[in-house]
Amino acid sequence: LDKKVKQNNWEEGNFINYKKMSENLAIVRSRLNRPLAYAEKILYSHLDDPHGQEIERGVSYLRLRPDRVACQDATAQMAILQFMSAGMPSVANPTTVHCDHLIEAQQGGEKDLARAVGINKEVYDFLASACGMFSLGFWKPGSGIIHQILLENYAFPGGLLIGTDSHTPNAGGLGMAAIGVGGADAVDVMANLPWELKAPKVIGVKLTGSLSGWTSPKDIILKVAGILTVKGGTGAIVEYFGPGVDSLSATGMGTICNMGAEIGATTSLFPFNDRMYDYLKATKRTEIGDFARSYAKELRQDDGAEYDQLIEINLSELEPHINGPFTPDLATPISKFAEAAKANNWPDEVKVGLIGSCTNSSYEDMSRAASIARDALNHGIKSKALFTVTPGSEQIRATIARDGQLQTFEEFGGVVLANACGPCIGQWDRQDVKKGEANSIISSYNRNFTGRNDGNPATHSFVTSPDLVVAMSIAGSLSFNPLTDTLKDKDGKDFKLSPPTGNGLPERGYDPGQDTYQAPPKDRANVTVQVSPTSDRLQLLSPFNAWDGKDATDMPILIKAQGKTTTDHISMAGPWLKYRGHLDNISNNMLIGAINAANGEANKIKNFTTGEWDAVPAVARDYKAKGIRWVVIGDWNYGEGSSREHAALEPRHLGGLAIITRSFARIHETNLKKQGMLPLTFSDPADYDRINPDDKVDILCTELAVGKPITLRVKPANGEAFEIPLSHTFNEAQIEWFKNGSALNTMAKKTKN
Ligand code: MIC
Ligand code: SF4
Repeated sequence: LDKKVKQNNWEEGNFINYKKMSENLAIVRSRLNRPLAYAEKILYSHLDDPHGQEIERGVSYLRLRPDRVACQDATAQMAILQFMSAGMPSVANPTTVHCDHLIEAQQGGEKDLARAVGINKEVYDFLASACGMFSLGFWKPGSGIIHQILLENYAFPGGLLIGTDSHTPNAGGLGMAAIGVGGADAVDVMANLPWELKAPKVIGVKLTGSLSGWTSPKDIILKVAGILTVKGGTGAIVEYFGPGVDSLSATGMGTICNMGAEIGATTSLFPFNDRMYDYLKATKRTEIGDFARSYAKELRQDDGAEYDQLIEINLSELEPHINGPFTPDLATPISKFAEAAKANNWPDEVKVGLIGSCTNSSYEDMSRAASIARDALNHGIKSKALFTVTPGSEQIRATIARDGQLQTFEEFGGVVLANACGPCIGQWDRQDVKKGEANSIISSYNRNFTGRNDGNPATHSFVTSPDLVVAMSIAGSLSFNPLTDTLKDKDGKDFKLSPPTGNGLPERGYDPGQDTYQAPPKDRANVTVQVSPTSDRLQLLSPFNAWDGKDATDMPILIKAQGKTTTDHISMAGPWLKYRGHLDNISNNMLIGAINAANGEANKIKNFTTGEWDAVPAVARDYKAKGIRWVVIGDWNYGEGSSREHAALEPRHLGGLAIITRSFARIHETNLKKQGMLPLTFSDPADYDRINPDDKVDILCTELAVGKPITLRVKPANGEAFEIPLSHTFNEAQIEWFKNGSALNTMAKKTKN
C-alpha cells in the first residue's frame, strides 16, 4: 500500500491514500470490534480523528476528510463566492468545476453550445478565472455533465468525494462514497476544515439472479425507489451486494447510485469488483485498478456486516419499470403500466422521448438504445415521438459518433443535444406543446417533479431506462409494452422489437473528443477575478447579521406550504438558473412553486400588514423592509431534490428565521443551518395541522440546546395561544452558526482570532 498512485490523469501530487485509510480503519476496528459495512469502512477510514471520534450510526456527527470536491456551474458560483469571502489564497483540497447546467437545448449540440457560451460569458469567465486564481480544475462548457466526467476521470474505489450536486453519488459505480452537499459544505473542505456528516445508517440491498432481455440496471433503482419512497433513504447509505452485482457494468452501477438521490439517500455504493477494474482500464487508469486490487479486502463489506434494513431483489425476476408522473417513486412494472395509464388518465400519446443525462448516458446505454432504434429502422419505421439525446460527456459523444450510434439516432429522427443537462433541468426551449396543455414525455433521467423539464405543470413526465424510452417513442404511446406487443412495419405487417443488445465498453477504446479541460496555471500571480457591481448575474456576498440573542416573537407565517415542497418549488431552476450567482435577483423565485395551504394556490399569499394577496417574494420583501422576521411551515421531506443552497440562502436573505416542517431532506436541512436559519420539525408531526396560515408565532430561540426541544408558541388570530414542542438536529458547533449568523461568519471569526 506504500505505492504512490495518482488519483487521476489530470493532476500531479494528489495520491490515493490506501495506506492512511487502512491505518485509520485498524484504529476504528479495534474500538468497534464488529464487522463493518462497506459504507462504514470508507467513512471511518476518512475520519479526522479515528481515535477520538464518537461513532454511532444515526447519532454521532462524523468529522471527515474527503479526498476531493466537485462543483457544477449552477452551484459553483455561490460556492466560490463564499470561498472568496473566506479569504484564502487557494483551495486546500483537490477541486474541480464543471460547466454543464447552463446550456439550453434549442436546436442541437453545436449551435446550443455556441449560444450558451455567448449568453453565459460573464459567468463562465468568472468561474474560469476563479479556478485559475484559487487553483481548481476547470471543465469548460461542452465537456459534459459533472457526474459522467467524475466517473470517467476522478472516481476511484474507496475514495470519499463531496460534490455540490445531489447526484454526486453516481461515482458509487466505481465504489466511491460520493456525497451531494451544499456549496457551504464544499467551502469547508476547500478551506481545509473537516467536513461534518451525521453518521449514516446503512441499508443493504442484496441482488441475486442476473439481468436479461429488456431489464436494465435502471430498473433496479426504479424498483428500489418504489419500495423506499422519496424519503426512505434519508440519513442512510444504500449499499448493494450479492451475486447479482457481477452482471452489472460499472456505468450501470453508476446509474443505480445516481438515482439513489431520489430516495433521499446520503449516497449509494457498490463493492469493488472486476467490472470496475475493466472500466478503470478502459478509461486509462489500469494503475488505479491494480492498486485497488491490492486493497480489495477493504473495498467491500465484512462478512456479517449489519444493515439497518435489508432489501432483496432477484434480478432474474425483475421487470422493466416506469416511474412517475410528478414523483420518481411512483413505480409501475411494464406489465401493469398500460392499465395504470388508463386508470389515471395519463395522456396516452408520448410527445417526446429523451435519453441521456447524467443518469443514463454510458456507452452501454447508447449502444443498447441504438440497437432498438436500428431494429425499427430495419423495419422501415422511425420514432413517432420527438426524440432527443444528451450525451453525458464529450468522450461519450465522440465515441458514439465514431462507432455509429449517433448516426443511428439521427436517422431514427433524433436530435443530438449538447453534452449537458439540457431538458433535465428545464434548459429546454420546448415548442411542441403550449403551456398548460396536458401531455406525456418519457426520459431516461432521474427526476420528474412538476414542471421540471419544460416549466409546464401539465406535462406528465415519466422516468425509465433508455431502452424503454426508445421503445415507447417508436410506438408513440404509453400503452405499448415491447415485451408483449407488436408494431406495424412500413408495409403494415406486425413485428416485435428484439430485446436490446450492446457492449458495456467500446471495443476500440474511448475517443476523448475535443480537449475541454483547463488546468490551474502554475503561475497564478496574474490571474484576477472580476465581479462587476452592476452585473445582474453575479453579486458579491455580504455577511448576514448575527442572532440578536432574544426569543423571536409575533412572527407571521409567510406561507404554510402543503404537500410536496421540493427545491424546485423553493428555488426553481430552468429560466432562473441564470441568477445562481446573484442572491438578490434569484430571491425573486423564492417559494413561487410551493402550494399555499390557505388557498391551494402557488405564489399567492396574504400580506398580513396590508391584507392584500401577493406573490411570495414580494410579501417577504415587504416584511423585510418593515423589519418583520417570518417563518415557513412545511410538510414531509421539505427540500427534497437538489443540493442548491439558494433554497436556503433566499429565505435567509429575505428575512426568514425558521423553517418548521414535518421532516426535511438531508442536504436542505444542512444548507439551512449553514446559512444561519433554524430548520425545526414538529416533534409530533400531527401538530402541522394545528397551525393556521394566519396565526402568529413565537420561537423561544434562547432555549436552543443540543438534544433539547425548542418551544413554538402559536397565537391564533381569535383564540387561545398554545405551545408546541419542536425538534432539531443542531450540535454544539452548528448552534454557533446560528448565533453568528452563518457558518461562514463563524469561520471568519475563527480565522480572525
Ligand atoms: C438537479 O438535478 O436538480 C440539479 C440541477 O442538478 C441540482 C443542482 C442544482 O440545482 O444546481 C441537484 O441535483 O443538486
Ligand atoms: Fe444535470 Fe439532470 Fe443530472 Fe442534475 S440530474 S446533474 S440537472 S443531468
